[in-house]
Amino acid sequence: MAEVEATRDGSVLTITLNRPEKLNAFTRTLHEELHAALEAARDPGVRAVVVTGAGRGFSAGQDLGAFSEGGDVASMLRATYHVNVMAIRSLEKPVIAAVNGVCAGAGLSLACACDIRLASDAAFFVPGFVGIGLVPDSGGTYFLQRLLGTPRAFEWMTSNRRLTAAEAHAWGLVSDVLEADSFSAGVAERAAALAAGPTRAIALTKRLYDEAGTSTLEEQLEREAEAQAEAAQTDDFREGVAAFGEKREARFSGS
Ligand code: LHQ
Repeated sequence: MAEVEATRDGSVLTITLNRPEKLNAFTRTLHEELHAALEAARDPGVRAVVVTGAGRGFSAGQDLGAFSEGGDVASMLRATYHVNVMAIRSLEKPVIAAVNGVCAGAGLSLACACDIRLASDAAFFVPGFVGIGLVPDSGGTYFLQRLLGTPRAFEWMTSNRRLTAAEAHAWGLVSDVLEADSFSAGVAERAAALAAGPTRAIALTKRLYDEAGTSTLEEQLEREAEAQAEAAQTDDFREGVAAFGEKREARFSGS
């Protein structure tokens, strides 16, 4: 059985981490299959991506059985987690982490690397790393500092406290909490809405927010001007303005 499954529904690609018996903990095979799925997501016909987990977990992070085999940890991180985190950030379309259940360690980092996090009310969040004497990796310091601010991120990541979905929402870690019973349907609805959006403008917005973290105001104003010039050349801009004038819903093509 594949450790990652990718299914297409119209222009939405859903990538499911699929080791439910181990709460979708990462193995090298899972990393490789996740990478292949993220490559497939580059197909221009895909306009939104969902990453989720099979069973009661999103991901419990590194498979600790595989890790105990030892080896060069830094090289392993570079060859596996880093590649997939960068693949998500460089994907020119929105990526939703649909956090269906427990989310820990590098699974938490992966969720934070996505553009949007939706949580099931059955989900909970555990730092994990400090529990086994490690530091947050796979973007766990980078993204959590931006999402939560340094004081809260540091306190949480060093406490190893289990956070409920409601607490994660109150902290701004997740955008929304949906009922477990209708989670898949709720996520599919959000993903379809994003996939029906002006995909080029959404991709440019993603890039601008990534750049904003390290830009001066002057640099960022210039980047926005350049991105806007690009967005203004798209069919979707023309369609958006036409739809506004005709008082109808825009039908964006993603081009
Ligand atoms: C697992 C795992 C798991 C294997 C549950 N591995 N089997 C680190 C090292 C080096 C380089 C790369 O980067 C990293 C990054 C990291 O991600 S470090 C952090 C690794 N993750 C953790 O430390 C979390 C470990 N897991 C837990 O603390 C708990 O399982 C959580 C809080 C996630 C869930 O607790 P429960 O809901 O009570 O579930 P459970 O503990 O009963 O787990 C269910 C099964 O999944 C169980 O297997 P079993 O055969 O006994 O039913 C666990 O052994 C297995 N599992 N996490 N990371």
